[in-house]
Amino acid sequence: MKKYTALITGATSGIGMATARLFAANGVNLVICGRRVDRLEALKEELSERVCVHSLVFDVRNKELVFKSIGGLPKDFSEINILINNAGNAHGLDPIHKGSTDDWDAMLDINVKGLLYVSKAVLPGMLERGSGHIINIGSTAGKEVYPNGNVYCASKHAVEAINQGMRLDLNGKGIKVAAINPGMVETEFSQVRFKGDKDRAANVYKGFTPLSPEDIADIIWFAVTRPPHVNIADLTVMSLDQASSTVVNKSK
Ligand code: NDP
Ligand code: 8X3
Repeated sequence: MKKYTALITGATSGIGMATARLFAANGVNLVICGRRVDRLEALKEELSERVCVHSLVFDVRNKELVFKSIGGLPKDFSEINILINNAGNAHGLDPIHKGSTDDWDAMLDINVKGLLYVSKAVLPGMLERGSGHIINIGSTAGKEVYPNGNVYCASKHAVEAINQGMRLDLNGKGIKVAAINPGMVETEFSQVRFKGDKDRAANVYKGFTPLSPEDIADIIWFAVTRPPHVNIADLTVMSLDQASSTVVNKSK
């Protein structure tokens, strides 16, 4: 593979971190992003043994900081060939009449608007070069709605629509657009959803074998290493034990 640079949002944990590690193992230079500086710096130190790594600390909700950070990348990192729009989380799991408006704001602002801001900051360079690859991390929650998942599912349905919209609008401009839609992956996702309740979070993955963040990183790597004329438009992946958001074989 030619020396590429990938910008990964949400690289401090889970799917983003596993993807950063796999990309580094394959010689891809990295711009790793997140809010937790200590984790970003530790990852940068770990991966710098193999590739060039730059870290950007920003909350994807902070529009000004997103544009300033990405627009101000040093020359060696400013040509982003691959964008992994991964930052995001669920906040809460409540019926619609009991949901917290702060949780709704967080999910829509991070999962939807944050993804848009980062994409808008990265796209001009890709358009100028007539090449690039955007991977949007959607979810099975963007394909179906499950009880109490209301606003998280809405945010991931929005990612599904944005993914389609990007592919339509960027057609003919040399930029690949892909959605990777995982089912249940054991990361810090449920700890965030349940506001640090580790027991409740661990319970989500009990009794079956969930996907691992490394499983998703593998699939992202597969998508970005297809021949130039091949674009994985939309890929949904679930654990063998999961058939839908609500049907999971928990007999183990
Ligand atoms: P984790 O909680 O392990 O990781 C989430 C990442 O997103 C962290 O690196 C976090 O970094 C970053 N992030 C969250 N909020 C913000 C913010 N406001 N600004 C910047 N970065 C932010 O979860 P996952 O790895 O599981 O989630 C990654 C993506 O995968 C999300 O989009 C999620 O919706 C999606 N997904 C997850 C599934 C699962 O079952 N785990 C299934 C399907 C999709 P920091 O806190 O340092 O900012
Ligand atoms: C995360 C998977 O099933 O918790 O997108 O919505 S799920």
